Amino acid sequence: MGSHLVYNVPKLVQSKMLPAALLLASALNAKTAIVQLKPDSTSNLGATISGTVKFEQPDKNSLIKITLDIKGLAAGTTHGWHVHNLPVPPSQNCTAAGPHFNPMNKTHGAPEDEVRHYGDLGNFVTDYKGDAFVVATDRLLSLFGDTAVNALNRGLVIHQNADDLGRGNSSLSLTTGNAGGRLACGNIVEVTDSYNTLTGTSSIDGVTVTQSVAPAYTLSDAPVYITTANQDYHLVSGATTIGSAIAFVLALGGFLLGML
Ligand SMILES: [Cu+2]
Ligand SMILES: [Zn+2]
Repeated sequence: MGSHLVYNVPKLVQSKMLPAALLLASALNAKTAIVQLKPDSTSNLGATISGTVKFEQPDKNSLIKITLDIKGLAAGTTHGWHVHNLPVPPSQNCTAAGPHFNPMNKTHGAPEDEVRHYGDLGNFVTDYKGDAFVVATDRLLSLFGDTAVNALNRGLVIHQNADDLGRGNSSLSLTTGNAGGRLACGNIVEVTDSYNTLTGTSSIDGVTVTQSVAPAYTLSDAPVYITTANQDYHLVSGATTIGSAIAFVLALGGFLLGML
């Protein structure tokens, strides 16, 4: 390693390695949870539904990222979805998930409202095939903290109708958003990432959930940032070499012109 490179390293350590180390540290604390959505067993309303909801949170102070990937609904329809207070039992009776997850005893609202249930996730709309893919963040739901305020091991419910977000004329508006029947549901199960497969076992029904993830979506991509820092590091030496090469070519050109 040349002395000019040694001189360059501390600046790179300051600018790139510290953020990378912080990312790595937060990745070690990160929590991920998966919901395996299954049709409600007491009605035929959501019999064709399958899908997952993934929750990812780097640490207790970070916003949670929620990814819904659902198939088998009617095309072009709007559906309310919520985290409910109780887990879904092995019977897959979605009604048993109880009311919306509401540890602060507020009225029902939209995700962006100041006054809302923790579990209020608003609505999603299906595409022409009856599928939906939604990525959202939420400032109240968390995979960390006391069980009273923690979303883990609670039920997530997909509803038949649109959620009126607490703004409807229905008497149910401020409790359920009048979102209708429960089509499908599942439990929020903490998972760990092992070789890009998320795996966890529900404490409610003992069912193991697994989901393969593309490397780009894992929370443990901190090493990529470290590699980026190394590439920058090599770029510094590369730039020096290229600069020398250009200077040499110019000098050679000047010499050859001088010969004429
Ligand atoms: Cu609900
Ligand atoms: Zn609610």
